[in-house]
Amino acid sequence: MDTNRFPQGFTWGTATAAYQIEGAASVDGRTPSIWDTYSHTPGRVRNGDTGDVATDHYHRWREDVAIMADLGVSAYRFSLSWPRVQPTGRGPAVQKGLDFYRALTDALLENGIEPVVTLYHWDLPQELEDAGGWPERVTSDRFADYAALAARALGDRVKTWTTLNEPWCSAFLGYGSGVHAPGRTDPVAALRAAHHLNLAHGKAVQALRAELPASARASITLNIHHVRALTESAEDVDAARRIDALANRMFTGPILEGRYPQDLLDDTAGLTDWSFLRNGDTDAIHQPLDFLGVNYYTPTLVSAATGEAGHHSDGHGMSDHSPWPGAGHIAFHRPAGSTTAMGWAVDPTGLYDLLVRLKADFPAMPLMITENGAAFDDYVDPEGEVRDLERIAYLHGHLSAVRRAIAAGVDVRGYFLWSLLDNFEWGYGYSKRFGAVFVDYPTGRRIPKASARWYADVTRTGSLPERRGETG
Ligand code: IFM
Repeated sequence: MDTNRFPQGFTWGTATAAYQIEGAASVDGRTPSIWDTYSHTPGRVRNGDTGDVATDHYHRWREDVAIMADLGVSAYRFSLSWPRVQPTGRGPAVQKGLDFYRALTDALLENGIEPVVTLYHWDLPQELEDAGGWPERVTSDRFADYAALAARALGDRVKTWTTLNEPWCSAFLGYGSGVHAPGRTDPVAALRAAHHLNLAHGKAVQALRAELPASARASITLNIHHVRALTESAEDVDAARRIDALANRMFTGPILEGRYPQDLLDDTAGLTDWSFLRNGDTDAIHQPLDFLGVNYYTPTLVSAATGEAGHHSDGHGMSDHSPWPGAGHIAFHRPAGSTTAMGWAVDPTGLYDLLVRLKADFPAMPLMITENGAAFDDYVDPEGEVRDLERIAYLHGHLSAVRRAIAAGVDVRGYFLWSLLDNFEWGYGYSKRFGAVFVDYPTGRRIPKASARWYADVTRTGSLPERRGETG
Protein backbone atom coordinates (compact mmCIF):
# COMPACT_ATOMS: atom_id res chain seq x y z
CA MET A 1 0.00 0.00 0.00
CA ASP A 2 1.24 3.51 -0.87
CA THR A 3 1.23 5.14 2.56
CA ASN A 4 1.24 8.64 1.07
CA ARG A 5 -1.79 8.12 -1.15
CA PHE A 6 -5.29 9.10 0.02
CA PRO A 7 -8.37 7.06 -0.90
CA GLN A 8 -10.12 7.61 -4.22
CA GLY A 9 -12.87 10.20 -3.83
CA PHE A 10 -11.24 11.89 -0.82
CA THR A 11 -12.46 15.50 -0.65
CA TRP A 12 -9.71 18.12 -0.91
CA GLY A 13 -10.93 21.50 0.17
CA THR A 14 -10.20 24.84 1.65
CA ALA A 15 -12.27 26.95 4.04
CA THR A 16 -13.17 30.51 5.06
CA ALA A 17 -15.86 32.31 7.05
CA ALA A 18 -18.01 35.28 6.06
CA TYR A 19 -16.97 37.87 8.63
CA GLN A 20 -13.31 36.98 8.22
CA ILE A 21 -13.15 37.64 4.47
CA GLU A 22 -16.20 39.35 2.98
CA GLY A 23 -15.94 42.98 4.09
CA ALA A 24 -18.76 45.08 2.56
CA ALA A 25 -20.14 45.31 6.06
CA SER A 26 -22.92 47.77 5.32
CA VAL A 27 -23.52 47.05 1.66
CA ASP A 28 -26.72 45.77 0.01
CA GLY A 29 -28.83 45.73 3.14
CA ARG A 30 -26.46 43.90 5.49
CA THR A 31 -26.97 44.94 9.13
CA PRO A 32 -24.44 44.66 11.99
CA SER A 33 -23.61 41.36 13.58
CA ILE A 34 -22.20 40.92 17.07
CA TRP A 35 -18.73 40.89 15.52
CA ASP A 36 -19.28 44.31 13.92
CA THR A 37 -20.28 45.70 17.28
CA TYR A 38 -17.48 43.94 19.14
CA SER A 39 -14.72 44.90 16.70
CA HIS A 40 -15.86 48.51 16.74
CA THR A 41 -15.62 48.58 20.54
CA PRO A 42 -12.26 50.11 21.51
CA GLY A 43 -9.86 47.65 23.11
CA ARG A 44 -11.60 44.48 21.95
CA VAL A 45 -9.62 43.59 18.82
CA ARG A 46 -5.87 43.97 18.33
CA ASN A 47 -4.94 47.23 16.56
CA GLY A 48 -8.62 48.19 16.46
CA ASP A 49 -9.06 46.01 13.37
CA THR A 50 -12.57 45.32 12.08
CA GLY A 51 -14.14 43.20 9.34
CA ASP A 52 -15.46 46.28 7.52
CA VAL A 53 -13.28 45.61 4.47
CA ALA A 54 -11.42 42.40 5.39
CA THR A 55 -10.16 40.78 2.16
CA ASP A 56 -13.01 42.40 0.20
CA HIS A 57 -14.11 38.97 -0.96
CA TYR A 58 -17.64 40.36 -1.46
CA HIS A 59 -16.26 42.23 -4.47
CA ARG A 60 -13.29 40.00 -5.39
CA TRP A 61 -14.98 36.59 -5.20
CA ARG A 62 -14.44 35.82 -8.89
CA GLU A 63 -10.71 36.13 -8.42
CA ASP A 64 -10.92 33.96 -5.31
CA VAL A 65 -12.81 31.23 -7.16
CA ALA A 66 -10.11 31.31 -9.86
CA ILE A 67 -7.47 30.89 -7.14
CA MET A 68 -9.35 27.88 -5.79
CA ALA A 69 -9.48 26.38 -9.28
CA ASP A 70 -5.67 26.78 -9.42
CA LEU A 71 -5.43 25.08 -6.02
CA GLY A 72 -7.24 22.12 -7.54
CA VAL A 73 -9.66 21.78 -4.63
CA SER A 74 -12.84 19.78 -5.12
CA ALA A 75 -14.77 21.59 -2.34
CA TYR A 76 -14.96 25.01 -0.71
CA ARG A 77 -16.32 25.46 2.80
CA PHE A 78 -17.63 28.97 3.45
CA SER A 79 -20.23 30.48 5.72
CA LEU A 80 -23.28 32.59 4.97
CA SER A 81 -23.40 35.93 6.72
CA TRP A 82 -26.68 35.72 8.60
CA PRO A 83 -27.17 39.55 8.71
CA ARG A 84 -26.46 39.75 4.96
CA VAL A 85 -29.10 37.15 4.14
CA GLN A 86 -31.68 37.97 6.83
CA PRO A 87 -30.89 41.36 8.35
CA THR A 88 -31.86 41.61 12.02
CA GLY A 89 -32.32 37.82 12.15
CA ARG A 90 -36.05 37.88 11.49
CA GLY A 91 -38.42 38.07 8.58
CA PRO A 92 -37.85 37.77 4.86
CA ALA A 93 -34.52 37.32 3.12
CA VAL A 94 -32.72 40.12 1.35
CA GLN A 95 -32.52 39.29 -2.34
CA LYS A 96 -29.11 40.90 -2.88
CA GLY A 97 -27.59 38.87 -0.09
CA LEU A 98 -28.94 35.67 -1.57
CA ASP A 99 -27.85 36.73 -5.07
CA PHE A 100 -24.28 37.04 -3.85
CA TYR A 101 -24.23 33.46 -2.57
CA ARG A 102 -26.07 32.17 -5.64
CA ALA A 103 -23.50 33.72 -7.95
CA LEU A 104 -20.65 32.41 -5.82
CA THR A 105 -22.02 28.86 -5.74
CA ASP A 106 -22.69 28.94 -9.49
CA ALA A 107 -19.10 29.95 -10.16
CA LEU A 108 -17.83 27.22 -7.85
CA LEU A 109 -19.95 24.59 -9.57
CA GLU A 110 -18.79 25.78 -13.00
CA ASN A 111 -15.24 25.13 -11.80
CA GLY A 112 -16.07 21.67 -10.45
CA ILE A 113 -15.83 22.86 -6.82
CA GLU A 114 -18.53 21.65 -4.44
CA PRO A 115 -19.95 24.40 -2.21
CA VAL A 116 -20.06 23.36 1.46
CA VAL A 117 -22.15 25.87 3.38
CA THR A 118 -21.84 26.69 7.07
CA LEU A 119 -24.93 28.49 8.30
CA TYR A 120 -23.33 30.07 11.36
CA HIS A 121 -19.71 31.04 11.80
CA TRP A 122 -20.22 33.43 14.74
CA ASP A 123 -21.91 36.48 13.17
CA LEU A 124 -25.18 36.62 15.09
CA PRO A 125 -27.35 39.56 13.97
CA GLN A 126 -26.89 42.24 16.62
CA GLU A 127 -30.65 42.61 17.07
CA LEU A 128 -30.86 39.00 18.24
CA GLU A 129 -28.10 39.63 20.77
CA ASP A 130 -29.98 42.73 21.93
CA ALA A 131 -32.96 40.43 22.53
CA GLY A 132 -30.78 38.18 24.73
CA GLY A 133 -28.59 36.29 22.27
CA TRP A 134 -27.68 32.62 22.57
CA PRO A 135 -28.43 32.38 26.32
CA GLU A 136 -32.10 32.79 25.31
CA ARG A 137 -34.02 29.84 23.92
CA VAL A 138 -35.84 31.90 21.30
CA THR A 139 -32.56 32.39 19.41
CA SER A 140 -32.63 28.70 18.51
CA ASP A 141 -36.03 29.23 16.85
CA ARG A 142 -34.71 32.23 14.94
CA PHE A 143 -31.83 30.06 13.73
CA ALA A 144 -34.14 27.30 12.51
CA ASP A 145 -36.16 29.88 10.53
CA TYR A 146 -32.96 31.21 8.98
CA ALA A 147 -31.81 27.67 8.12
CA ALA A 148 -35.10 27.01 6.31
CA LEU A 149 -34.85 30.29 4.43
CA ALA A 150 -31.26 29.56 3.35
CA ALA A 151 -32.16 26.02 2.28
CA ARG A 152 -35.07 27.28 0.17
CA ALA A 153 -32.83 29.83 -1.54
CA LEU A 154 -29.74 27.71 -2.13
CA GLY A 155 -30.87 24.11 -1.83
CA ASP A 156 -30.95 23.67 -5.61
CA ARG A 157 -27.18 24.34 -5.71
CA VAL A 158 -25.83 23.36 -2.31
CA LYS A 159 -25.89 19.71 -1.29
CA THR A 160 -23.73 19.82 1.85
CA TRP A 161 -24.76 21.89 4.86
CA THR A 162 -23.17 22.55 8.24
CA THR A 163 -25.28 24.11 10.94
CA LEU A 164 -22.73 25.64 13.34
CA ASN A 165 -19.01 26.19 13.36
CA GLU A 166 -17.35 25.51 16.74
CA PRO A 167 -20.27 26.24 19.08
CA TRP A 168 -17.79 25.91 21.97
CA CYS A 169 -16.24 29.21 20.88
CA SER A 170 -19.62 30.92 20.44
CA ALA A 171 -20.72 29.90 23.93
CA PHE A 172 -17.61 29.90 26.08
CA LEU A 173 -15.44 32.57 24.44
CA GLY A 174 -18.46 34.74 23.59
CA TYR A 175 -20.29 34.57 26.92
CA GLY A 176 -17.68 33.12 29.34
CA SER A 177 -14.25 34.68 28.89
CA GLY A 178 -15.52 37.45 26.63
CA VAL A 179 -12.59 37.29 24.21
CA HIS A 180 -15.09 36.79 21.37
CA ALA A 181 -18.28 38.66 20.53
CA PRO A 182 -20.52 39.57 22.21
CA GLY A 183 -17.89 39.82 24.97
CA ARG A 184 -20.00 38.80 27.95
CA THR A 185 -18.40 37.17 31.01
CA ASP A 186 -21.08 35.13 32.75
CA PRO A 187 -20.45 31.38 33.22
CA VAL A 188 -24.14 30.54 33.50
CA ALA A 189 -24.95 32.51 30.35
CA ALA A 190 -22.17 30.52 28.65
CA LEU A 191 -23.74 27.19 29.66
CA ARG A 192 -27.18 28.38 28.60
CA ALA A 193 -25.69 29.55 25.28
CA ALA A 194 -24.07 26.16 24.72
CA HIS A 195 -27.38 24.38 25.27
CA HIS A 196 -29.30 26.75 23.01
CA LEU A 197 -26.65 26.38 20.30
CA ASN A 198 -27.11 22.62 20.52
CA LEU A 199 -30.86 23.12 20.31
CA ALA A 200 -30.41 25.48 17.36
CA HIS A 201 -28.37 22.81 15.62
CA GLY A 202 -31.06 20.16 16.13
CA LYS A 203 -33.89 22.42 14.99
CA ALA A 204 -31.86 23.59 11.99
CA VAL A 205 -31.13 20.02 10.89
CA GLN A 206 -34.86 19.31 11.01
CA ALA A 207 -35.55 22.48 9.01
CA LEU A 208 -32.90 21.57 6.44
CA ARG A 209 -34.25 18.05 6.04
CA ALA A 210 -37.77 19.44 5.55
CA GLU A 211 -36.62 21.78 2.77
CA LEU A 212 -33.91 19.79 1.01
CA PRO A 213 -33.93 16.65 -1.12
CA ALA A 214 -33.10 13.39 0.63
CA SER A 215 -29.66 13.41 -1.00
CA ALA A 216 -28.60 16.56 0.88
CA ARG A 217 -26.03 16.11 3.63
CA ALA A 218 -26.26 17.73 7.08
CA SER A 219 -23.45 18.10 9.60
CA ILE A 220 -21.99 20.20 12.38
CA THR A 221 -18.38 21.29 12.87
CA LEU A 222 -16.87 20.98 16.36
CA ASN A 223 -13.45 22.07 17.51
CA ILE A 224 -12.95 18.86 19.40
CA HIS A 225 -10.13 19.45 21.87
CA HIS A 226 -7.63 16.64 22.19
CA VAL A 227 -7.17 16.93 25.95
CA ARG A 228 -4.14 15.39 27.63
CA ALA A 229 -3.33 15.29 31.35
CA LEU A 230 0.07 16.71 32.33
CA THR A 231 0.81 13.71 34.56
CA GLU A 232 -0.89 10.44 35.38
CA SER A 233 -1.86 11.67 38.86
CA ALA A 234 -5.53 11.19 39.69
CA GLU A 235 -5.90 14.99 40.04
CA ASP A 236 -4.49 15.74 36.60
CA VAL A 237 -6.48 12.95 34.98
CA ASP A 238 -9.63 14.38 36.58
CA ALA A 239 -8.74 17.87 35.30
CA ALA A 240 -8.51 16.42 31.78
CA ARG A 241 -11.88 14.72 32.26
CA ARG A 242 -13.51 18.02 33.33
CA ILE A 243 -12.13 19.94 30.36
CA ASP A 244 -13.06 17.12 27.99
CA ALA A 245 -16.64 17.31 29.32
CA LEU A 246 -16.93 21.07 28.76
CA ALA A 247 -15.00 21.23 25.49
CA ASN A 248 -16.24 18.09 23.77
CA ARG A 249 -18.92 16.00 25.44
CA MET A 250 -21.09 19.08 26.10
CA PHE A 251 -21.69 18.92 22.34
CA THR A 252 -21.08 15.33 21.21
CA GLY A 253 -23.24 14.05 24.11
CA PRO A 254 -26.59 15.54 23.07
CA ILE A 255 -25.80 15.80 19.35
CA LEU A 256 -24.52 12.27 18.77
CA GLU A 257 -25.86 10.33 21.76
CA GLY A 258 -29.00 12.17 22.80
CA ARG A 259 -27.95 13.08 26.36
CA TYR A 260 -25.71 15.38 28.36
CA PRO A 261 -22.95 13.52 30.21
CA GLN A 262 -23.70 13.10 33.91
CA ASP A 263 -20.23 14.26 34.97
CA LEU A 264 -20.76 17.57 33.14
CA LEU A 265 -24.08 18.10 34.92
CA ASP A 266 -22.43 17.24 38.26
CA ASP A 267 -19.37 19.46 37.65
CA THR A 268 -21.56 22.49 36.93
CA ALA A 269 -24.29 21.82 39.51
CA GLY A 270 -22.85 24.51 41.80
CA LEU A 271 -23.44 27.11 39.08
CA THR A 272 -26.83 26.21 37.64
CA ASP A 273 -29.71 23.79 38.10
CA TRP A 274 -29.89 23.38 34.30
CA SER A 275 -33.58 24.31 34.34
CA PHE A 276 -33.04 25.72 30.84
CA LEU A 277 -32.82 22.08 29.68
CA ARG A 278 -36.42 21.13 28.98
CA ASN A 279 -38.15 17.83 28.32
CA GLY A 280 -37.68 16.80 24.73
CA ASP A 281 -34.66 19.04 24.12
CA THR A 282 -32.10 16.28 23.81
CA ASP A 283 -34.35 14.40 21.38
CA ALA A 284 -34.62 17.55 19.30
CA ILE A 285 -30.83 17.97 19.35
CA HIS A 286 -30.09 14.32 18.55
CA GLN A 287 -30.67 14.32 14.77
CA PRO A 288 -29.10 11.90 12.29
CA LEU A 289 -26.04 13.46 10.66
CA ASP A 290 -24.22 12.54 7.48
CA PHE A 291 -20.79 13.33 8.90
CA LEU A 292 -19.11 15.12 11.78
CA GLY A 293 -16.87 18.09 10.95
CA VAL A 294 -13.70 18.21 13.03
CA ASN A 295 -11.45 21.26 13.41
CA TYR A 296 -8.02 20.57 14.85
CA TYR A 297 -5.00 22.82 15.37
CA THR A 298 -3.18 21.75 18.56
CA PRO A 299 -3.61 19.51 21.60
CA THR A 300 -4.72 20.79 25.01
CA LEU A 301 -2.52 19.96 28.01
CA VAL A 302 -3.98 20.44 31.49
CA SER A 303 -3.23 19.84 35.14
CA ALA A 304 -5.09 20.25 38.39
CA ALA A 305 -2.52 22.69 39.74
CA THR A 306 -3.89 26.16 40.15
CA GLY A 307 -2.82 28.34 37.26
CA GLU A 308 -1.58 31.89 37.60
CA ALA A 309 -4.32 33.70 39.45
CA GLY A 310 -6.33 36.39 37.79
CA HIS A 311 -6.04 35.52 34.12
CA HIS A 312 -6.58 32.62 31.81
CA SER A 313 -4.43 31.82 28.85
CA ASP A 314 -5.44 28.50 27.30
CA GLY A 315 -4.58 29.44 23.73
CA HIS A 316 -7.93 31.12 23.16
CA GLY A 317 -6.95 34.68 24.14
CA MET A 318 -6.30 36.41 27.45
CA SER A 319 -9.06 37.29 29.88
CA ASP A 320 -9.61 37.76 33.60
CA HIS A 321 -12.58 35.44 33.17
CA SER A 322 -12.36 31.73 32.50
CA PRO A 323 -14.09 30.22 29.48
CA TRP A 324 -14.44 27.00 31.50
CA PRO A 325 -17.50 27.20 33.81
CA GLY A 326 -16.77 25.46 37.09
CA ALA A 327 -13.24 24.59 35.97
CA GLY A 328 -11.47 27.94 36.24
CA HIS A 329 -8.92 26.45 38.64
CA ILE A 330 -7.50 24.08 36.03
CA ALA A 331 -4.10 25.02 34.62
CA PHE A 332 -3.29 24.95 30.90
CA HIS A 333 0.23 24.21 29.71
CA ARG A 334 2.00 24.70 26.44
CA PRO A 335 3.17 21.32 25.15
CA ALA A 336 6.87 21.05 24.33
CA GLY A 337 8.14 21.63 20.82
CA SER A 338 7.73 24.26 18.15
CA THR A 339 4.77 26.60 18.05
CA THR A 340 2.88 28.60 15.45
CA ALA A 341 2.42 32.38 15.48
CA MET A 342 -0.65 31.76 17.67
CA GLY A 343 1.62 30.17 20.28
CA TRP A 344 -0.05 26.82 19.57
CA ALA A 345 2.12 23.70 19.74
CA VAL A 346 2.68 21.88 16.46
CA ASP A 347 1.68 18.29 17.24
CA PRO A 348 0.15 16.07 14.55
CA THR A 349 -0.03 13.16 17.01
CA GLY A 350 -2.90 15.05 18.65
CA LEU A 351 -4.85 14.86 15.40
CA TYR A 352 -4.12 11.17 14.96
CA ASP A 353 -5.12 10.36 18.55
CA LEU A 354 -8.25 12.48 18.25
CA LEU A 355 -9.39 10.73 15.07
CA VAL A 356 -8.77 7.29 16.58
CA ARG A 357 -10.74 8.28 19.68
CA LEU A 358 -13.67 9.57 17.61
CA LYS A 359 -13.75 6.28 15.75
CA ALA A 360 -13.84 4.41 19.06
CA ASP A 361 -16.57 6.64 20.50
CA PHE A 362 -18.73 6.98 17.38
CA PRO A 363 -17.82 4.04 15.12
CA ALA A 364 -20.49 4.66 12.49
CA MET A 365 -19.94 8.40 12.06
CA PRO A 366 -17.93 9.49 9.00
CA LEU A 367 -15.51 12.33 9.78
CA MET A 368 -14.44 15.35 7.76
CA ILE A 369 -11.52 17.54 8.76
CA THR A 370 -13.27 20.87 8.19
CA GLU A 371 -10.32 22.99 9.40
CA ASN A 372 -6.62 22.46 9.92
CA GLY A 373 -3.78 24.87 9.30
CA ALA A 374 -1.43 27.31 10.97
CA ALA A 375 -0.55 30.98 11.31
CA PHE A 376 3.04 32.02 10.74
CA ASP A 377 4.70 35.41 10.36
CA ASP A 378 4.62 35.37 6.57
CA TYR A 379 6.06 38.16 4.46
CA VAL A 380 6.66 38.89 0.79
CA ASP A 381 10.37 38.63 0.07
CA PRO A 382 12.29 40.88 -2.37
CA GLU A 383 11.57 38.39 -5.19
CA GLY A 384 7.85 38.77 -4.52
CA GLU A 385 7.55 35.27 -3.03
CA VAL A 386 6.07 34.10 0.26
CA ARG A 387 8.21 31.09 1.19
CA ASP A 388 6.15 29.66 4.05
CA LEU A 389 8.10 26.47 4.56
CA GLU A 390 6.91 26.11 8.17
CA ARG A 391 3.31 25.94 6.96
CA ILE A 392 4.22 23.27 4.41
CA ALA A 393 5.86 21.25 7.18
CA TYR A 394 2.79 21.72 9.40
CA LEU A 395 0.38 20.64 6.65
CA HIS A 396 2.54 17.70 5.67
CA GLY A 397 2.73 16.48 9.26
CA HIS A 398 -0.99 16.78 9.83
CA LEU A 399 -1.99 15.23 6.52
CA SER A 400 0.36 12.34 7.30
CA ALA A 401 -1.51 11.92 10.59
CA VAL A 402 -4.82 11.85 8.71
CA ARG A 403 -3.44 9.29 6.29
CA ARG A 404 -2.22 7.10 9.17
CA ALA A 405 -5.62 7.36 10.86
CA ILE A 406 -7.32 6.23 7.64
CA ALA A 407 -4.91 3.29 7.45
CA ALA A 408 -5.88 2.46 11.05
CA GLY A 409 -9.53 2.23 9.98
CA VAL A 410 -10.87 5.74 10.72
CA ASP A 411 -13.45 6.87 8.17
CA VAL A 412 -12.09 10.32 7.24
CA ARG A 413 -13.77 11.57 4.07
CA GLY A 414 -11.96 14.84 3.43
CA TYR A 415 -9.70 17.67 4.51
CA PHE A 416 -10.22 21.44 4.31
CA LEU A 417 -7.16 23.63 4.67
CA TRP A 418 -7.72 26.65 6.93
CA SER A 419 -7.58 29.02 5.27
CA LEU A 420 -7.83 29.96 1.63
CA LEU A 421 -6.76 33.54 2.35
CA ASP A 422 -5.13 35.48 5.16
CA ASN A 423 -8.06 37.02 6.97
CA PHE A 424 -9.54 38.67 10.07
CA GLU A 425 -8.45 36.39 12.90
CA TRP A 426 -11.10 37.51 15.41
CA GLY A 427 -9.58 39.11 18.52
CA TYR A 428 -6.16 39.09 16.85
CA GLY A 429 -7.40 41.15 13.90
CA TYR A 430 -5.15 40.95 10.85
CA SER A 431 -2.01 40.22 12.88
CA LYS A 432 -2.22 36.45 12.29
CA ARG A 433 -1.94 35.00 8.81
CA PHE A 434 -3.50 31.55 8.27
CA GLY A 435 -3.86 31.72 4.48
CA ALA A 436 -2.39 29.59 1.72
CA VAL A 437 -2.71 32.87 -0.14
CA PHE A 438 -1.12 36.06 1.22
CA VAL A 439 -3.34 39.14 1.25
CA ASP A 440 -1.73 42.56 0.98
CA TYR A 441 -4.41 44.37 2.96
CA PRO A 442 -3.82 47.94 1.70
CA THR A 443 -4.36 46.86 -1.91
CA GLY A 444 -6.27 43.60 -1.50
CA ARG A 445 -3.72 41.92 -3.77
CA ARG A 446 -3.58 38.11 -3.47
CA ILE A 447 -0.19 36.35 -3.63
CA PRO A 448 -0.27 32.54 -3.48
CA LYS A 449 2.30 31.33 -0.96
CA ALA A 450 4.65 28.39 -1.51
CA SER A 451 2.16 26.32 0.53
CA ALA A 452 -0.54 27.02 -2.07
CA ARG A 453 1.64 25.46 -4.77
CA TRP A 454 2.46 22.56 -2.45
CA TYR A 455 -1.24 21.98 -1.66
CA ALA A 456 -2.16 22.16 -5.37
CA ASP A 457 0.30 19.33 -5.95
CA VAL A 458 -1.33 17.29 -3.17
CA THR A 459 -4.87 17.89 -4.43
CA ARG A 460 -3.92 16.98 -8.01
CA THR A 461 -2.05 13.78 -7.13
CA GLY A 462 -4.16 12.77 -4.11
CA SER A 463 -0.88 11.96 -2.49
CA LEU A 464 1.68 13.52 -0.15
CA PRO A 465 5.13 14.17 -1.62
CA GLU A 466 8.05 12.43 0.07
CA ARG A 467 9.84 14.67 2.53
CA ARG A 468 13.61 14.54 2.73
CA GLY A 469 14.67 12.06 5.41
CA GLU A 470 11.29 10.30 5.42
CA THR A 471 10.70 6.74 4.36
CA GLY A 472 6.94 7.15 4.04
O1 IFM B 1 -9.91 31.52 12.21
C1 IFM B 1 -10.46 30.54 13.02
C2 IFM B 1 -11.77 30.05 12.47
O2 IFM B 1 -12.67 31.09 12.29
C3 IFM B 1 -12.38 29.04 13.40
N1 IFM B 1 -11.46 27.99 13.74
C4 IFM B 1 -10.13 28.38 14.16
C5 IFM B 1 -9.53 29.35 13.17
C6 IFM B 1 -8.11 29.76 13.62
O3 IFM B 1 -8.16 30.33 14.89
